[in-house]
Order: sequence, then structure tokens, then C-alpha cells
Amino acid sequence: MEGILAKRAFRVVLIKPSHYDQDGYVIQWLRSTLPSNSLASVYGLLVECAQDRVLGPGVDIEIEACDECNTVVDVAGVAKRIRAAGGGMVGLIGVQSNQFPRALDLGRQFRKLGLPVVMGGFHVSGCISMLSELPPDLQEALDLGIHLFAGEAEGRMTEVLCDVAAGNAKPIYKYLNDLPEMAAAVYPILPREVVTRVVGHYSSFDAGRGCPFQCSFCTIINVQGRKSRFRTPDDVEAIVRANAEQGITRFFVTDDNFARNRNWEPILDRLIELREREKFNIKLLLQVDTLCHRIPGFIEKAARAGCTAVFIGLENINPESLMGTKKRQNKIWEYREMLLGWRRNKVMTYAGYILGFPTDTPESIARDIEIIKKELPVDILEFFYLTPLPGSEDHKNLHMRGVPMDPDMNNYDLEHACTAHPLMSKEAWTKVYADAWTRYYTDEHVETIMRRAVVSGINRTKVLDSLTIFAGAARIEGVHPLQFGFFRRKLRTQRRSSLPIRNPLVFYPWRVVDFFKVSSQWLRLVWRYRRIMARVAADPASQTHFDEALSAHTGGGDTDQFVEVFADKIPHTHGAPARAPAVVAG
Ligand code: B12
Ligand code: SF4
Repeated sequence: MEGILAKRAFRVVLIKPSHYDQDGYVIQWLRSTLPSNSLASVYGLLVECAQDRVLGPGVDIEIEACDECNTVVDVAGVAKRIRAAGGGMVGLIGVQSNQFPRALDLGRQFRKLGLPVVMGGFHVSGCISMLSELPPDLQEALDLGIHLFAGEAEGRMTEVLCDVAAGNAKPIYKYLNDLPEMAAAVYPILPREVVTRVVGHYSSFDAGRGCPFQCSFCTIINVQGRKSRFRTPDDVEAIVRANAEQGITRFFVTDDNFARNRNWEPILDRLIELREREKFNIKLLLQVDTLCHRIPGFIEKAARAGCTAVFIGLENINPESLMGTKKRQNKIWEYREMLLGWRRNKVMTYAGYILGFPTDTPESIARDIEIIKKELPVDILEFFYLTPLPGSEDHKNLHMRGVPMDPDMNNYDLEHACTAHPLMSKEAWTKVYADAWTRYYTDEHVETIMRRAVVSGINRTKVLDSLTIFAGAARIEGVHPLQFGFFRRKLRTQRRSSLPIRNPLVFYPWRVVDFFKVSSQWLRLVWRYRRIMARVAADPASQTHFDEALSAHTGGGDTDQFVEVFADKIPHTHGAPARAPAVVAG
């Protein structure tokens, strides 16, 4: 039934797969917390194909989209709708390595029903870009008759649609060496009913792709390249207006590093104009690097353009670790200055911290987290395992050296140890990860973060909500906050294909106990943090709160413990200030 020819309509069903939890159930919520930009990008491309009637003047292209993180996929229903339309296909969108097993399970079910399936995203692109031969899981997909798409789809969707509709789609579409220009490219968009399944109704767009840096654990540079390609201010304005027409003005700007988008300034200027002149209530969440404060006017303009929160790849505070992964651009002696820059502009900071660099030990990690709490004015810290993600240089090197890596892609979610660590056993590393959340999110430190928020004028509700989610997601729900949502669903029949579907008499009692256990833990945490915030807000001392992390002094002075601890390593760091070697214990 491959490529059923459309009579009047061709229905494309786009599904962004989720992934499986430890018990093999799909990680799915009533509402998710972050939007899928991959879904919005592919949806936008299909809208263009539909408007251009690329399958012929008599064929309507109908599109539906869902993110499995917040929507249950009804496989039989999808098949029915495609058949009723007279033909169509299923697109498995933006599939990351950790989502590949789930995507394959979905693909298998759709193939059984005879539907054409095309899969794209970072697992396909990363593996094909870095490995000389196809890994077994991609081969399995091909054997099932799933078509793979590697590279970016801008300018290529018509070809795929026409091939599928004609029943002669290629097994693999490979566009990795031909990166599309982004100026005037079709932009990401999703219908309101898809966006509103995300808490806060956040939509998304990428203002650019590509990053000039070379971190060895990163997949992005090997798929999207190191050259900055960017949208124009006109494109960004069009995105804002199209979303605003649907009542949506909050955006997650998914550039991995917006500070290295060569067009950042005209883009921010246009957003500022839209906000200040036309009164669009734009709110932005940006991802930036640790040197962004050095770009004149960057932080100030980002804040004026509506940026209320930034995600920063801090990764580690040990220069040796950073050098080892070629993250030479991270200068630890500038971290505080950068964080204070955002704080002065009332922007909340989230920082990613990677555990498991080669020289890390449980003791060094514990020490580093304590140093961060005391000396860096970051609001939210989130932890990840150093993971050899398919598509990264680390993965390629381990693969070529034949070093064992976890064969289960579901574990490549940065929440599992996927290869051996030189100094820590798997158990020790696993414990370090669990302990990191507990060590950072103590009630005492949570209170300090709240006091810092009050004195800096950062939105208290936002800080309180984020602290609650980040303190609880990994410890209570067993999922990383980046995968978190509200009201977890666990459907008995949506279980990993390698695991048995449980008997209802076993499943439902287990689920009831599980539900009450998790809910009671959340209620206790919410209650406790609300009480702390109420106390902090009522305390006049919060208005003048000051601690070492808020001190503007930085850069290797005798009170900067985090610079002091690494004094011997800083001189070997690329771009270190000449004064750093002189730093001694105070
Ligand atoms: C935004 C983002 C998120 C968002 C939203 C997810 C999303 N996909 O939109 C959030 C915060 C939820 C997220 C979470 C995670 N993410 Co993320 N994320 C990104 C980021 C920064 C941008 C994604 C994006 O919009 N890209 C732009 C789109 C246009 O590119 P694309 O997805 O490749 O899609 C294009 C093509 O692949 C193709 N295509 C894709 N699908 C299809 C389907 C068909 C049918 C066709 C024809 C074509 C096609 O066309 C698209 C348009 O050109 C990427 C890095 C990056 N630069 O892409 C990381 C990235 C995808 N994430 C990654 C990871 C590891 C994660 C996490 C596991 C952990 C973490 N720390 O981030 C969690 C997982 C949680 C989850 N269940 O999703 C990795 C994946 C690497 C890998 N090998 O799996 C990436 C590459 C970053 C990295 N660290 O290397 N992420
Ligand atoms: S700065 Fe971020 S996007 Fe750039 S190479 Fe490093 S990890 Fe990748």
C-alpha cells in the first residue's frame, strides 16, 4: 500500500515522538512545558506545500500535528483519517536518539497498517553525518520500509511529498552537505490548538542555525554546521505577527547559541520596536553562551526585546574539563560577571551543568556544586550526564575505538551513564547524578535564590515555579525537568514493544499507588516552597539581601574560591587573563 495515490486529499500526520521511562511507559503529560520547534518547522514547510498545491491543483494537502509529550497518538485513528482522505503519510518529526526506540515502535505500527512513514531529526542526521556505516537501528527502520530524511528540509519537502504520493519515495534522503540558507526561508508555525497544549502557551522559532564553537560532546555543529545562518528581522517580525494573530506572543528561541547569531542585533532591534512601538507583549526564552556579556549591548537589548529567561551552557567550572571537551570559550573567571549582567536586567538564569568529565570524582563534583551555590548568582542549575550523543565527535571517537557504549538509544537522554567513566563506577556516577539535585536544591539554598530574586527584582512567581519544577522533576517524577509536564499519563497499552503489556489487574492498582505517591510528594514540595517564598517576601531584609555571589567583584581576586580552586589550571586555559596565575589561596 506504499504511496497510496491521493484522489482529492493527501493527509500528512506529523508526530513528534516522546520516549520511554524506566518502566517502559511513554513519557507523556496532559500539558508539556516546552514546545517542539522541530514540529513547528516541518509544519511550516508543509503549509507552504499545501498553499503551493505541490501535488497538483486538484489535491488538497491536509496537515495535522501533535507532540506525543502532550498528546496520545491514536494509531488506528490516524490510519482511518489518512484512508478517509484518500491517501497520505505519517511523518515522525525531530526524532532525537533517545526518542528513536519510541519512533521505531510507532513506525512499526503504522507500517503494519500499510501507511508510508518518513522519519527525520537528529538521530538520523547525526548518525549519517558522523558514522561511515548505518547503525543497526537505522537499518531496522529501513527494513521496516520507513524512509529516512537526513539534513534540513527547507526547500526539500516538495520532493519528499511528491515521491511519497507517487509511491516511489527513496529509502534515504541525504542533504547533509547542502545546508539551506535561512534568510527568507519558510518559518516555523503551529496552529493555536497545538501550542496551547504547552503550559504558558509558548511557541518557538529558530532565528538562526549553526555555532562557531567546537565542543566535542555536541552534535549540532556536525549537522547544522559551524557557520552562522540566520533569519532576517523581516522574517522574525512575520513569525511574531503570525503567532500574535493566534493570540500567542511567547517564544522559545531555539538557536543553540543566540549570542553567536550574526544577525542578533537587527533581530532584537525589530523585536524591541514591536514591543515598544506596537505594544506586542513579547516574552522570550533564549539560549546563550558564557561570553555573551562581552558583546556590547547584547544583554540589555535582549531584555528590552522581552527576554525573561536565558539558558546558559555553563557545563562545568573546572577549566581542565572544559578544555578536554574543546569548550575553550567558557572562561570560569567571567561566569559571575555574565550572570550579574543578566540579573541587572531582571532576567532569570538557567544553567546546564554536565557531570562525568574525565577528571570528575564524587568529591570534586560535591565541592564544585557547593562553590557554585556560594559564588555564582545563577538561579536554576540543571544536571546532565556527559553523554556520547550519536552525531557528536565523542560518539564517533568511542565508536571508532570500539569502546563499549549503551546499545539502548532510549538511554541517550542525558539522564543515564552510557559509557564507562575513567574514575567512577557506573553506580558511583549514577549516585553522583542523583545527589547533585539534592545537593543544589536544599531548602537553605532555595531560600537564598529567592532572596536574590527579590533583591534583584526578578519575577518571583517565575522563580518559585521554576525552583519547584527543577527541584522535583528528577527526584519525584524520575524525569529531567526538560522533559517535564503537568499531570503525568501512563497508558497501559503504550508500552515499549520489548516489554509485556501488563494485566489490568496488575497495572491499575500499581498506577493508583504510583499516582498517590508522586502527588503527595509534589504537594509537600509545593507547600514547602510556597511557605519559604512567603517568608522571604515578607522579610524586609530580603530587600537589601547581599551575599558573595552578588558581589560585582570578580576575576581572580583573593575571595573568589572558584577561581582559586582552579588557579593551577586557569593559566593553561585559552584566553586566560595574565593575572590568573598569580591567584593564591587567600
Ligand atoms: C529546542 C530543542 C529542544 C527543546 C524542544 C525539542 C525540539 N526538538 O524542538 C527541548 C527543550 C524540549 C529539548 C529537550 C531535549 N533535547 Co533538545 N534540542 C533542541 C534544539 C536546541 C533545537 C531543535 C530544533 O528546533 N532544531 C531545528 C529544527 C528545524 O531542526 P531538526 O529538529 O533537525 O529538524 C529539521 C530536520 O531534521 C528535518 N526533519 C526533522 N524531522 C523531520 C521529519 C520529516 C518527515 C522530514 C521530511 C524532515 C524532518 O527537517 C527539519 C527542518 O529542517 C536542538 C539542537 C538543534 N540545533 O537542533 C537540541 C537537540 C535536538 N536536543 C538534544 C537533546 C539530547 C535533548 C534532551 C534529551 C536533553 C537536553 N539536554 O536537551 C531533551 C529531550 C527531551 C525531549 N523528550 O524532547 C540533542 C539531540 C542529539 C541526539 N543525537 O539525540 C540536540 C541535537 C542538542 C544536543 N545536545 O546535541 N530540546
Ligand atoms: S557552544 Fe553549544 S552549540 Fe556551540 S558547539 Fe558548544 S555545545 Fe554545541
